[in-house]
Amino acid sequence: MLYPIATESRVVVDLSGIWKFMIDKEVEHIEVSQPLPTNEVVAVPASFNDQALSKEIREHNGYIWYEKEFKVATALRNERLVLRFGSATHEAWVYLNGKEITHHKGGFTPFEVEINDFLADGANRLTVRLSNLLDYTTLPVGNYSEEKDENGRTIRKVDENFDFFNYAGLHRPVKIYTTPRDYIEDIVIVPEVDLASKKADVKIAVKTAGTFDEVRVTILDEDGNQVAQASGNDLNIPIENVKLWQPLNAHLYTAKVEGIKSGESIDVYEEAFGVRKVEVKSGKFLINGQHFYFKGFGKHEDTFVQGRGLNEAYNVLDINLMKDMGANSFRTSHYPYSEEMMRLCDREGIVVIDETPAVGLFHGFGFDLSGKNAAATWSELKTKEAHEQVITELIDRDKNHACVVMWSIANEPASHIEGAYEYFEPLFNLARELDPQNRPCTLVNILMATPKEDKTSDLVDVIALNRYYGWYLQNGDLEAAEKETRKELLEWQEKYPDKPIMYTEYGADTVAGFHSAYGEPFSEEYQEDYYRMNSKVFDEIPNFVGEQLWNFADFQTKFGIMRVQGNKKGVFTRSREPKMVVRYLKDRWTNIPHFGYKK
Ligand code: GCB
Repeated sequence: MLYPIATESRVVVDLSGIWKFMIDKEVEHIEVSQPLPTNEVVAVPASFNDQALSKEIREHNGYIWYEKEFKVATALRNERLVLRFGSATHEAWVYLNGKEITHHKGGFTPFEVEINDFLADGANRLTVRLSNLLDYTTLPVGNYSEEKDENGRTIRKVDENFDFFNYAGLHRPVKIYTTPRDYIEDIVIVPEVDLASKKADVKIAVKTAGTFDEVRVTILDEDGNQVAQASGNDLNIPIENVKLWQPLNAHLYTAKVEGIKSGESIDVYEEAFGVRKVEVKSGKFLINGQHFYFKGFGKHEDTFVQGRGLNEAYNVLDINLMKDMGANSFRTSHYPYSEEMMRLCDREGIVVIDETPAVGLFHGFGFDLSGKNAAATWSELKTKEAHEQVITELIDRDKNHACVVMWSIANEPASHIEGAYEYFEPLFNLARELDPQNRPCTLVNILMATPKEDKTSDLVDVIALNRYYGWYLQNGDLEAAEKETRKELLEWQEKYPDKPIMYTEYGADTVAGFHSAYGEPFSEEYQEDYYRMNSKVFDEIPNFVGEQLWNFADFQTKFGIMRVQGNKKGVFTRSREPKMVVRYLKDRWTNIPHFGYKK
């Protein structure tokens, strides 16, 4: 699905701003042909939860209503008009002037609908009913329950089966964009590069709707110079002396696609792309033929007030903080991030592991880590359909991004439980079939899924581990933790000598400003000692190709006795002040080259 941009033939109207808002208490029927009976307002894009200063709103589980009035300029009325949501969390029913025009389930991917037939002259009323409910059929997975109160009202409850606050709302921009009636619908770009001769063959497939005499593709370099031009819907365009997209040194080409009729350019779209080669070979992860070493983070889309809503200033700041530390990558834990962030990473050369919202695939996940209910996971959870949908939508959205080097099919499923292989095999097949660029695929492994217990490692291209030796296990005893870390990593190395191994999470909760002469857990000293211990072991393991720590910044979670105002494993606070450990990590990472660290 193409991102909405303004071009010579397209106009974008942003509906961000202040919308009318109300939570649905389910006591009276809401009549969508009428304006919402509320005077409350909410800002879009953002989560609604932290805007209202109301516990009832913040912790509401169920349905939520949004409404916005807009007008469409007469000059645009003969164009094809498309209403597009960057995301709506987690399920949306959309009404225009009282008529349902679309519905979408899944809170982290875009969807759109043509609105010409539903527009009124003058003011239009856009009403959106959202649900933030999660259960055993959704991704993420929620523990859902409901009961009636004394007045017969349904009280719904979602206990997150994961460790982040269930923020919801219109998290990403809502836009109307125009296209001509004959238009460019999709573009698939697959750059194949011969590194020795510096020659690329860029396969470009253009899907159009309506009729054109010609589809013309012009490749421009970063300075806007024409590099190549060809006509057709299925092209293979050679580029000589190609400039590669490299981590932190991104070169982006632009494919300018024109739909032409009677010699006139009717529709124009511009898609940026990078030329780079990603491979997994002999226990190494290669970008452009060189052994890449991942340095970076698991993150969240999580900021004060906006919650999980798009916050572009924070996105820019976060990438600058990463670059300053010598980091080169992050994982979109635990859901697809905004398209704006993906475009920024393309531009900045940040390497991304792109994750689906498949988190919580662990029956009865709790903070006690006993995993005692996990055995029922693959019989109790009914997420297959949602999982196929999110893989399809994610790959469709992100297929052309140079920054994406690997898909993460899930975070910490109960992959040590019988049934996991059977659940995941078709999903890995699906991802591999759908991705035109054939990127590696992984699944992020939970600590119980040791080399002996895990059922899914044969499916993954990279062994991606979340490990907490020294935190959830051997807390406060880094000597014992070091032994366990080494022991397990050596076991993986021995069992899968051809697969690269990386940590996609490791961390220790740390209260900013808490110091301890004894390096006690929760102190800034302990966090630093913990990372030093891990680094030492990583450097001993030949196939260890990357360290993405948990977490970039402190973030909001569900309530629980293990969380004080959220998860404190950030190396930055939620407002991005560095904890002490950042100096150590910066020193380590600026001394580790992006390439060739592990020979
Ligand atoms: C994990 C999860 C992550 C949690 C983290 C923690 O393994 O993947 O969502 O936040 O542990 O801090 O417990």
